[in-house]
Amino acid sequence: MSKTSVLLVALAGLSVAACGAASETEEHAGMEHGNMHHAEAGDTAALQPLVDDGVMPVIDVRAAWMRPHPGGRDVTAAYFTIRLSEGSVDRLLSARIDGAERVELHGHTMSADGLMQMRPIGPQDVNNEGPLVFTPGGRHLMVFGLATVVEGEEATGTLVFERAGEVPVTFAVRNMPPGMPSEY
Ligand SMILES: [Cu+2]
Repeated sequence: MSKTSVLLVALAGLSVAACGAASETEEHAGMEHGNMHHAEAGDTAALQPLVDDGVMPVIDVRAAWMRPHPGGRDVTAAYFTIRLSEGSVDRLLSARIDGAERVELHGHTMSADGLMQMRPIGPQDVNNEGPLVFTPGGRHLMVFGLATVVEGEEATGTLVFERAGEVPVTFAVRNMPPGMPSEY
């Protein structure tokens, strides 16, 4: 085997390993945009409206952060944790990031051949049973067409809920989640 082909094999192994964990930004490079929009529309159409129980939710968004753009790319991922006030229910419909062309809610699913794949997910219900967590390797915001952000900056945006409406969020741009002592 030549030196070049050994290197290519090593790189292929790396990118597969990255899919399940930290690299939504890397993984996205191989995705087909046309199919993504199809999946999103289908998910949204099937939803029933939330029952209005008279309790307006108070949304608590913590640990909002965004990865710096990988070199040469205009796509990155953002994360947060949402909790609701006692006794309330709501649904995260969509998100916006100021200055971005488009933001999608993404999740990971296991494909038939055992690879983790990202795909757009529909609105996400949230209640008091536990926080709604967007985290590397799980649900995340995919941010398209935002001017490059680097570690230490901030990005502002809006989470849109079915009942609580628009909730402003500030994302800290950093390489790892807030409160994590080391790279995971
Ligand atoms: Cu994604």
